[in-house]
Amino acid sequence: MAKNKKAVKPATEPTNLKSEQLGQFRDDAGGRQMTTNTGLKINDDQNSLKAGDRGPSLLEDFILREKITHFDHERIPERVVHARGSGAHGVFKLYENQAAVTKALFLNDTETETPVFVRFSTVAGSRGSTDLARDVRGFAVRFYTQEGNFDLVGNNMPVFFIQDAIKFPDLIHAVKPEPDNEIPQAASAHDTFWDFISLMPESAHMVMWAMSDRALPRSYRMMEGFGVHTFRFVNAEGVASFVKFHWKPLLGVHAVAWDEAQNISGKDPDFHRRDLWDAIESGNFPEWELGVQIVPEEDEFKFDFDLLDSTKIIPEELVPVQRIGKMTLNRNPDNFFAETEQVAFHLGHIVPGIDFTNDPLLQGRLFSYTDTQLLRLGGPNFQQIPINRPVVPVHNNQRDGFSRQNIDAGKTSYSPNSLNNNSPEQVKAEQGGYVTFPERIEASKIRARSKSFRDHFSQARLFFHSQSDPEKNHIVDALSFELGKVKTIAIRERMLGILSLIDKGLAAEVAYALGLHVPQVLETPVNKSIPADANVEDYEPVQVEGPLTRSEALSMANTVKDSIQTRKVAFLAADGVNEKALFAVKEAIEAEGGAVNVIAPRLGFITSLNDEQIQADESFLTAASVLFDAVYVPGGGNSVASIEADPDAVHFLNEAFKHCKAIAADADAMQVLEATYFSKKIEVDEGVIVSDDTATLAANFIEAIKQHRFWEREKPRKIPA
Ligand code: HDE
Repeated sequence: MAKNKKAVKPATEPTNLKSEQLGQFRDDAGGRQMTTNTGLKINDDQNSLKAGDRGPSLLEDFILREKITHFDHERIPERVVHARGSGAHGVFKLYENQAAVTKALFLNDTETETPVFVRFSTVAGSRGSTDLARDVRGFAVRFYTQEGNFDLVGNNMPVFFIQDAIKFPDLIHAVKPEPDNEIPQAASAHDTFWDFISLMPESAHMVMWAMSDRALPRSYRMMEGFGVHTFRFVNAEGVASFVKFHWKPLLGVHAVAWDEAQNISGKDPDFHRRDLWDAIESGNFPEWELGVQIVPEEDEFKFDFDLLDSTKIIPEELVPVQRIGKMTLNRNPDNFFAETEQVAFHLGHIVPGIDFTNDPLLQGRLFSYTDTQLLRLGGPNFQQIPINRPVVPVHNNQRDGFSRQNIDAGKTSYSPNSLNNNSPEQVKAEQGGYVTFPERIEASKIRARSKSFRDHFSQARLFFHSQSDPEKNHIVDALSFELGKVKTIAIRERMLGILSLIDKGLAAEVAYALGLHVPQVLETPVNKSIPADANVEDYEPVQVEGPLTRSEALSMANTVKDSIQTRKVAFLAADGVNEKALFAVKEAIEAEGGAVNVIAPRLGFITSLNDEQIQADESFLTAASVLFDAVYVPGGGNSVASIEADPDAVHFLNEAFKHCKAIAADADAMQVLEATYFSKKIEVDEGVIVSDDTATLAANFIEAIKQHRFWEREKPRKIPA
């Protein structure tokens, strides 16, 4: 190992097999001498070699050439989808042995912690786009197991827009910026997306999710994850069952408001990235439980939907989610490019005990992920990049290619061979050799879609009907916004037709916002998406009445609301603030795991009522209410007067109210609230707490922050701010 490399991270950081392995590649230049890439010590890195101090630069300058050449080649292609993302390291620990359903070792062993690397992402935007786009979020988890890497490459929504991978390039071309002018960035609110969607009724269910608040997570730490497809578990006896994977965040599932999301995109486009980074840096390690829904192989046809259809969930009421282990993210990457950018996920990275199904979306993905890495990471050796290396030995007869890292010793790189004792050897199943589940297939080769994939609306309806009233309103608003940005009236009308097949009331509300009527005679959208020789009737969607009218798990209103861990609370204060109240409420919030920022008219220190110096963390210029979960105005005559007179402070409160956040004020700070537009609504709003008793105020405020948002406040639905 080179001398200037640290073997492992400092002792305070969590270590495991993966972090130790990565440690061998970590380079830290602190206190080191500067060299060229060949190790030559550099004397002058600031002046190029010239013919005289005012003369031209010389081609001979190998130091200049090396530095500039490397710089010129720094960029690699961004991911064609999920380009914008953030990663973190962590561990997975199993609660109970799952040997009854899978022989995967990491799901059989409750003692070992399996290292993981996770990458969260948006889908449509470029690498530098905002975190707060209305979009699906990628939720890709790599387990570095003792049997090789297992990648669970999922999303924060459990279904997908299309049923067959062959449509993926069309879907992505439609959602990406339009090709003539490359507008809009990281947004689905434009003609080509809705043109495609309105011709693709199978997307109805996913559209409901994408137009819901799930598309606007408060934090990566507060969203669910889903494997989407049905996978297979196989146990040691060779018995298979179907499995759906879930990630359940311990902090609950929470969203921001759309108006807020748009503001955050301007104030802090790195909002989710920063939140994840800061949480881990401050020791507030994000946690999710891994859940599985297991369906025995013989129950494959028990449902009124097809398990192979990725536009369907298995409602939790039909098959409960068993929580089998916990993932904790506990270490930020050292280097974004080396780790987060170069990590190459692939749902084909599996281990014995886990297998695929014939879901046509899954099958196509099996091809795409390796293919895309070949381009993105420049050749077939991307598995040797440190973040991609498994923690177990790798031996085969693959050789050479761009940037090969291994030095493969010996004469043989073929099999069978006699010169190297026929090694590397194949491995028997009982010793861990991977054997594909021998699913029986008897079929004709055809391009077709199964008739069991024709119900597009029943689960879209189930999702919509399972939402709380505010959530339903948000879906109506999102569709009205998105279709409002669509310029072609025929596309809007076609979408209204699709919506009316989900729910007539929903279609009518969106139609009202668009100033249109729901079309009475529906154009048959499938016309354009069926094989040239097919009968339209064979592809017409069928209407199915599922066994459920509601599913509690689908509404974020039913999520856990029992903690204020890591919630950010803004305290608005100025000279003369009552420091007793300020410190008492701060202490109470911090004791429950919340974080407090003092925001003042300017940076530096404010002088309190009793002459204490309190540091301002932010000023009204640098902070904004959209970056916080709740706001508190402590009392103190002069402070209250300054805040009341400061339009930025009043705007801060107005906006916090508009976004349905908890607000608290000492009774003697009431005049600040009176300067807001919502002063008349305070008495009826449980989320606004005013008290002259600091302990009561703190306790009620904390309870209010736990609720996340008071969405009911949006009635009537227009609030100025
Ligand atoms: Fe992906 N997807 N995808 N996808 N996907 C990629 O692979 C693809 C789909 C998902 O953080 C690409 O490495 C096809 C569903 C995530 O690095 C690419 C189809 C789900 C990530 C690709 C799908 C996903 C990707 C681009 C239709 C949820 C980011 C860069 C069959 C279950 C991984 C890359 C990361 C990335 C192809 C549909 C999740 C092009 C063909 C469904 C989380 O290979």
